[in-house]
Amino acid sequence: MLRLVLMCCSIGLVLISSCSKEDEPNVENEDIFINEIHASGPDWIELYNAADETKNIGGYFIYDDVLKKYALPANTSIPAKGYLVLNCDDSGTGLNTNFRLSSTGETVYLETSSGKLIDKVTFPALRDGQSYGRYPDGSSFLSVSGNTSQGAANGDTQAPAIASTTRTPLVPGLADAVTVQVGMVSNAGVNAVKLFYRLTSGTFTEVTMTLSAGFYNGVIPAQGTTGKVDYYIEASNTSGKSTRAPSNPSNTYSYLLNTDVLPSLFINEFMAYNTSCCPDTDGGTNEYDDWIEIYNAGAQPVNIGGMYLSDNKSNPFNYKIPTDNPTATTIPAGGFILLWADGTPTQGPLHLDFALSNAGEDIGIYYIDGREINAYTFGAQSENVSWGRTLNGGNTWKAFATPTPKASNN
Ligand SMILES: [Ca+2]
Ligand SMILES: [Ca+2]
Ligand SMILES: [Ca+2]
Ligand SMILES: [Ca+2]
Repeated sequence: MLRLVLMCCSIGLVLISSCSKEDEPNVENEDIFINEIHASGPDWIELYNAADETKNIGGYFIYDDVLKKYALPANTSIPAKGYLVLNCDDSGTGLNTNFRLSSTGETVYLETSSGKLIDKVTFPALRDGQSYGRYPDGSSFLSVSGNTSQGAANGDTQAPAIASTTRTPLVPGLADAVTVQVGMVSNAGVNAVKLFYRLTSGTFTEVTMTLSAGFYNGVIPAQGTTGKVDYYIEASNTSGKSTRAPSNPSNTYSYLLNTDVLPSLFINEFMAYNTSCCPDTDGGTNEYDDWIEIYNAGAQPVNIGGMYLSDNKSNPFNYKIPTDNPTATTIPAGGFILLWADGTPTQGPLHLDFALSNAGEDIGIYYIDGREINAYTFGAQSENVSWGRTLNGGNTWKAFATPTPKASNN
């Protein structure tokens, strides 16, 4: 939309005419509709042919950016009252479009081969397993559904859609009851929201969640023992349709109840503003990335595979260290490990999916169950100067003009 307006404004300057949103062409619906959209996970768009005969839509344009219209292959056909699914994977070949869809929402357009705009759908933020579509097919009634019907009828009614799930506390202990709270996209027509939980591969117990202040709440009682608690949510509406979170029926949410003594690890030194110190060479060239040094003050080696690093104290589960390379992820007793905070986990098991702000933020390492091992909040940082404990594992922090990544702090 922004580009459309900018374009029309630049044309407008030449024509000395006014420019407004109304300069965007009107949609003149014909028989082909953008019928259903999935934008989180594999992105796709389902088209629907409302006509009583097969339509040739070869050369039709689908796009989310007016400067990058994607033309459907010649002689692409869509049967009477039938569907055609376009995979939006950025590959730009055949029925695979040259763009992806934003899970936070955007607008997609459909034009005939002669450039006539015949449909336009602005969809909202969508979670995995949710779609935005027309109920019934080809109608003007669009809504978020908690399930999808790729290449098949949307039906007359959408499934209820779950907007959010939270648990409190986020990192429960053995003696903690856990409150699970569910927000629905809309509470209208919701029949029941249920919580199912189990301890360590046992059978699931069902809890009917109660509506309070707009949210559905259910409680998983304190388990009093170690293990792994799995849980999922099921919501149904008065039309008998239901949805699940997580959307994939083989997945659950889970938390670990664990009594291991936490290892003696410290965030020992870090650099949040690296422009010429200590290059990361794992990508094949010198990259001056942020880094974090961790010190193992214990008498035993510690494998941090399966533990978490985070730059946000309220989200201990931010990034899980891979478990498949224990040689790389084990810190010797009294030794150090260096993690690159470069937002590029593909460069190896010691690369995190976040960087550090040189204006200051949190750094923490958390155990496999989310318990805090060590966390630190820092302020504004200077270029190529590290900030670390003196001595290793000590309580006093200072700036190091000569950083010592993966070596003792002097
Ligand atoms: Ca469908
Ligand atoms: Ca940085
Ligand atoms: Ca890097
Ligand atoms: Ca050091």
